Amino acid sequence: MSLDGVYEDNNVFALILQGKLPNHTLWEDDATLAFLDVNPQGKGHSLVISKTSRARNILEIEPPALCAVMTTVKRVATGLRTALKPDGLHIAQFNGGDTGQSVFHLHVHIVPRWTGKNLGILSYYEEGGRRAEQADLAALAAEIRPFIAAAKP
Ligand code: DGP
Repeated sequence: MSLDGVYEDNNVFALILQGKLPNHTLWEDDATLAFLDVNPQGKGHSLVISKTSRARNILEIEPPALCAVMTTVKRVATGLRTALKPDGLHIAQFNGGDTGQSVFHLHVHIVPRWTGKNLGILSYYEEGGRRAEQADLAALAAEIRPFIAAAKP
């Protein structure tokens, strides 16, 4: 899928916002939602989305909605740092299927990183288990959530 096209209301993040898919929320305010990625590339891999914008990518999002998303990205990054004590934080955002974007509702990835540990779907969860167990995500979200609530963006 190229950069052309229209927003589709049945993308998975729209369904999460509609409460139609399970979701392990880390932070929510009027404008944004942060939650754990179901295919984590590292422990604590989080996503931030806009609740108000029907933008597929950065070219389409209204600047105030983007500012709200990035403010939450900073909050989540700060909370993840305190909660998980990573050596670094990988922050990524893809635009268009040719870049690897697979969900066409703008989102920002925040992946805690540790020295010597490669980014990869198998780096945290067991080999063969691409999709995280819901129970593991629930436990991790409960562990991280207070640190994100306490973070000052
Ligand atoms: P991207 O490749 O940038 O479009 O990343 C989309 C991410 O969304 C990918 O890391 C996997 C994640 N994802 C896909 N479906 C779901 C879902 O149903 N729930 C959650 N929490 N994450 C999902």
